[in-house]
Amino acid sequence: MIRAGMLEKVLIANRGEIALRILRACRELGIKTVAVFSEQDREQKHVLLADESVCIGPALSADSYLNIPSVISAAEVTDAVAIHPGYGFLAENADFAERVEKSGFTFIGPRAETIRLMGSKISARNVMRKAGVQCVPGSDGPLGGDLDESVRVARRIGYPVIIKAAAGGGGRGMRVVNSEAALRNAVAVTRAESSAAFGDDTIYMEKFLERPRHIELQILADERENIIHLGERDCSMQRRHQKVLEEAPAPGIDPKMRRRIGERCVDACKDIGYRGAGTMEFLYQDGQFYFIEMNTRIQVEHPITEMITGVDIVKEQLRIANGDPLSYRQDDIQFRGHAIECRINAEDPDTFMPCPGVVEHLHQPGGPGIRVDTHVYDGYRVPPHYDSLIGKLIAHAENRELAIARMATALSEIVIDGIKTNIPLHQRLIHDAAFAAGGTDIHYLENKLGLR
Ligand code: MV4
Repeated sequence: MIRAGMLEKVLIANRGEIALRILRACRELGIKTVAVFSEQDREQKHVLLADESVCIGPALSADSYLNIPSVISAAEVTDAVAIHPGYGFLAENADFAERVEKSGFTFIGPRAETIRLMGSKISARNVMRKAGVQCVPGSDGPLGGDLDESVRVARRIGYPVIIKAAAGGGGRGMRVVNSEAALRNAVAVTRAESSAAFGDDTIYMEKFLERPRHIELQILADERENIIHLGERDCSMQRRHQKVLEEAPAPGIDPKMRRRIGERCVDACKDIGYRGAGTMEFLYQDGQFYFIEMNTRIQVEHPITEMITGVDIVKEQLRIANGDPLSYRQDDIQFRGHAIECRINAEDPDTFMPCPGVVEHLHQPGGPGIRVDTHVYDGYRVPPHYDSLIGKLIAHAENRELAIARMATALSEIVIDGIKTNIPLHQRLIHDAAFAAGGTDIHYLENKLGLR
């Protein structure tokens, strides 16, 4: 049903598959859409399908998708009422969220203060710790200029430790330290790098976990105090901090554990007045979850959670932004089967270098339980200016074994002519014995690739 009073017109401040995903959710809710695009992106599928579209600048992201005044002007000239930032670009920029709201538009996401709070990994840790979520043992605050103090913290938690930039995240600005002898230099170098990369030299320390898995929990919170979780995703299969394949649920997590960590996280999000979709990232090792970061956006891998819960997360984001209640209570959420996502990148399968070019022909796989989220069509030109994700192949089935089999079939059907992709990598992975066993750690893929 289309409610009267649903957001009238939404500006989609993104490109590629996620822009198309947001457009489709808007369509289902009867919301008009505005696409914004760089000069490079006139022929993007969502631009051609949107009710209106506005060019916001040249190809370079800094001059278009990251240009806050251009995006806000586009909302003004089209009379949009709300802005969906998608992921990447301005999605976790608290200043952007603030300026969107101050300009009289609805930001489809958490409050600007929440984005800012989570932007500092130290404050995110502290707020979660105080709300009863277990974190990796660490400095519980910034490392000061007094090196002796850092030495004491490291002795307390035990080596190896990891020094991280408070403004970092996603793997940037980190350094592992194995001994007291190496600590002094590591603190200085990480601080300098953080200052150069983020304009912020705040750093902190954690115990370094050597063989963790990356498991994250999906949260949805409306403005009427209904907060729910949609279970977890295992995103351990990664290379250089780029996720390659994700699955839900995480292998080997029993329903009791899922309920326990889910309830903890929901309570914590209540404590901090969270609003919107969010993801709490954990390192999981020796049966324990340790919170590390919270992402305040829709994530690339959200479809696997949608497949096992039946919840349309993007539509819920739009409902929340409109001040409506979530469509579900926690008790309504049932986990059904298993889902796997393969990220399809335009890249050389051997060197991992981006490989832009023209997709001469695309044949999409299909059949029961197969979903393809892509903006690519025959003749589409992959530009060199943005990330190399050209689509997501998602397989859902009653159990993990069948989901793997479905993904293997889909990977054998898919045809992408004209450009190099990482499909050969996915074909190796989907037939890998350790992957089949489940529960591989964050180092597994890089080790496997190193042993070729
Ligand atoms: C860690 C860690 C081990 N111990 N923190 C990398 C990305 C950022 N989100 C946090 N990261 C890590 N933090 C402690 N205390 C190992 C990593 C890490 C990692 C985490 C998730 C997925 C892939 C990773 C690859 C290398 C290192």
